Amino acid sequence: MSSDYEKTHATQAEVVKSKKRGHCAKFWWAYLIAIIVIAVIVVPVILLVAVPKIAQSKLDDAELTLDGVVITNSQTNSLSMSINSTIRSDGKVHAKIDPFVGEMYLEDLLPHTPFAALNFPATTSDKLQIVNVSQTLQITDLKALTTFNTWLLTNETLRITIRGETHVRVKGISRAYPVTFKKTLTTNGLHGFEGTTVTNTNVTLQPDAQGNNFKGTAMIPNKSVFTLDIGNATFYNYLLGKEVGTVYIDNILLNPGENTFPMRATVDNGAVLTALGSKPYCDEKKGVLPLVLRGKTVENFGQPIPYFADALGSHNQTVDVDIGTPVARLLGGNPVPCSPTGGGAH
Ligand SMILES: *[C@@H]1O[C@H](CO)[C@@H](O)[C@H](O)[C@H]1NC(C)=O
Ligand SMILES: *[C@@H]1O[C@H](CO)[C@@H](O)[C@H](O)[C@H]1NC(C)=O
Ligand SMILES: *[C@@H]1O[C@H](CO)[C@@H](O)[C@H](O)[C@H]1NC(C)=O
Ligand SMILES: *[C@@H]1O[C@H](CO)[C@@H](O)[C@H](O)[C@H]1NC(C)=O
Ligand SMILES: *[C@@H]1O[C@H](CO)[C@@H](O)[C@H](O)[C@H]1NC(C)=O
Ligand SMILES: *[C@@H]1O[C@H](CO)[C@@H](O)[C@H](O)[C@H]1NC(C)=O
Ligand SMILES: CC(=O)N[C@H]1CO[C@H](CO)[C@@H](O)[C@@H]1O
Repeated sequence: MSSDYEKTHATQAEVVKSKKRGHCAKFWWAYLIAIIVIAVIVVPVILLVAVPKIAQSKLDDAELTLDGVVITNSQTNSLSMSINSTIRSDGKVHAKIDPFVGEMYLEDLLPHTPFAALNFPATTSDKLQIVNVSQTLQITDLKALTTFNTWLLTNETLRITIRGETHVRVKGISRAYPVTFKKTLTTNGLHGFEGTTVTNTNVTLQPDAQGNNFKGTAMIPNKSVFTLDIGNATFYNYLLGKEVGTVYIDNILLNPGENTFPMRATVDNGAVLTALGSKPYCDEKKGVLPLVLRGKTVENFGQPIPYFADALGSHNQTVDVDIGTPVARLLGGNPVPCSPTGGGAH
């Protein structure tokens, strides 16, 4: 009885054991497939699809800001461009981004046409990355650069995109994954030099040795983070819809903030006197005339700079200038009276 019992038990145990062995033996291929699936499909999917996707999306989430851009050494066919920028990310993925060529274009102008290509250095995915780039750019697309400068000088804000193909290297994985670095940022433009003032005005009856009969101090505000080495600029000068002369400002280097330059001009004294004697300038406006300036030429150490000249030439900027006071000084302290026929000078 007892032996029967043991036998039965032994048999049961053996059955269980052999069942287990049978399961392993029968389904070994299933384990193999599982291992193969993990090795052949899951790992590569993670490595080839998931990691690059995460890397790309982390890169897309990172934010780029321009802290400063300096354009110097402006020449007809080249210029120097330096950029101080910051990339901010959540810093959760440890990765290195290879150096790349970043093409810059205006986001809101189609077709997207690069005006510059900058060599960006290798960066990491740290929370805060300071990226400074400095290089000489050969001007390959004058039209695109001129358009960019036009927008920079005239618009209140503009959107710039920096785009480049690069690779990301994730810590612990030897592969480098191709990713696209593409950042669009909004930056302040110079808004047509709005807020420019001309003070310390002086007028002479006879032109000086340079042919100028008007002098003043121009204050040009720069609301952008761009520093622009423009050079010697001349401007068309319009008064009440008519061209009345040329304005000269030398060595224009526009820093962010307020910039002050001496200015001189050759103006048609007759047209100025007529305007001063007309309403509302002879009474209400007290001799303050709306001078309109538009870029004419730009030269930097003898080289014409079309990408600034044409940008400055695209826009009329009105500046209210007190010409009544210096003219009154010439007239023994008496302001120009309203002429009997005055008032129709608009
Ligand atoms: C970048 O920062 C350095 C140090 O503050 C400064 O000297 C340089 O002019 C800056 N360059 C630009 C392009 O803003
Ligand atoms: C990079 O620019 C930042 C300002 O944005 C400045 O503090 C830093 O000194 C600059 N570094 C170099 C190497 O120019
Ligand atoms: C910027 O200014 C240009 C003309 O100077 C204009 O055509 C363009 O629409 C402006 N863009 C934006 C985004 O304001
Ligand atoms: C205006 O210019 C004349 C001639 O150059 C000069 O004599 C005079 O002092 C100037 N006046 C002022 C207020 O600058
Ligand atoms: C600037 O103003 C002048 C005079 O009123 C006008 O002839 C010219 O067409 C204007 N130019 C632009 C670009 O607005
Ligand atoms: C501007 O013109 C003056 C006088 O002709 C010259 O001495 C100076 O070098 C010029 N400046 C530039 C930046 O070209
Ligand atoms: C007068 C003026 O426009 N000032 C601005 C110049 O630009 C800086 C930044 O670059 C602004 O902070 C100023 O308000």
